[in-house]
Amino acid sequence: MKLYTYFRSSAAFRVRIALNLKGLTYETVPVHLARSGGEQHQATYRALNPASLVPTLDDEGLVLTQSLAIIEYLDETHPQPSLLPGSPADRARIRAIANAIACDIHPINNLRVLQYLQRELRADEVARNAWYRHWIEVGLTAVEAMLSDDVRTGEFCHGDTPSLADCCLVPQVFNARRFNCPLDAYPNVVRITERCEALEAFCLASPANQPDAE
Ligand SMILES: N[C@@H](CCC(=O)N[C@@H](CS)C(=O)NCC(=O)O)C(=O)O
Repeated sequence: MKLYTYFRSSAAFRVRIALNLKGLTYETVPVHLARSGGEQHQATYRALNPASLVPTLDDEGLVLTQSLAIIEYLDETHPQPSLLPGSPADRARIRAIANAIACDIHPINNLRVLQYLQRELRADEVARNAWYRHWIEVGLTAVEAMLSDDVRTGEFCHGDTPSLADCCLVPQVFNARRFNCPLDAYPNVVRITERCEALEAFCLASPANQPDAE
C-alpha cells in the first residue's frame, strides 16, 4: 500500500494510526501542502484525489480517498483489531464521535479555509487564530460532553480498546495544542489522548515521526 500523506495533516494522521493499529506496512508518499503552491493542487495528484486533499491510499492500484472511508475500508479488509467493534448502537456512537471531529471541527479549520480567510477576506493572524480556537472550543466542548455523559467511555473513547473515534481524536488534539488552544475544560479528551499516545501505533503515526517531518 502507498499512503499519500503530509506529516502535519491530521486527516492523514488518522489513517496512519489505523494502519499501525492493524499492523499494516505501507510506503509513504509525501505531498507537501505548502511547497510549490501546494503539491496537492498539481495535476498528477488531483488525478488521484479530485478534492486536492490528503490522504489518498493506493492499495495495489485501488485508489481510495477520504480518511474515514479509508479507515472503514481497512477495517473491513483487515478486521482485527476492530476499529468499529460492538453492536450497531456501539458503532453509531463511535462514528458520531469521529464525525463530531472529522465533519464538525476539522473542515472549518483546514489549510484552504485559513488561506481563504487570509487571502480573500484579509483576516490577519490574530483574527485567523481566533477563528481557529473558537471552532476548536465549540467542537471539543461537544466531544467532551459525548465522552463524559456516557458509561460506554472507557480507557478510550468507546470502551477499553482504540477505535475509529480515537483515530480522529488524537490528531485533532495535536492541532489544538499546535495552536495553543486551552484544553483544561476537556478532561476526558486529554486523558484519552494521553492514553492513546502511550501506544506505539499512535506514537509512530505522529507528525514528528514521519519521514517528511520538518
Ligand atoms: N475529509 C477529508 C479531509 C482531508 C483534508 O482536509 N486534508 C487536509 C490536510 S489535514 C488537506 O489536504 N489540506 C490541503 C488544503 O487545504 O489545501 C478527509 O478526511 O480525508
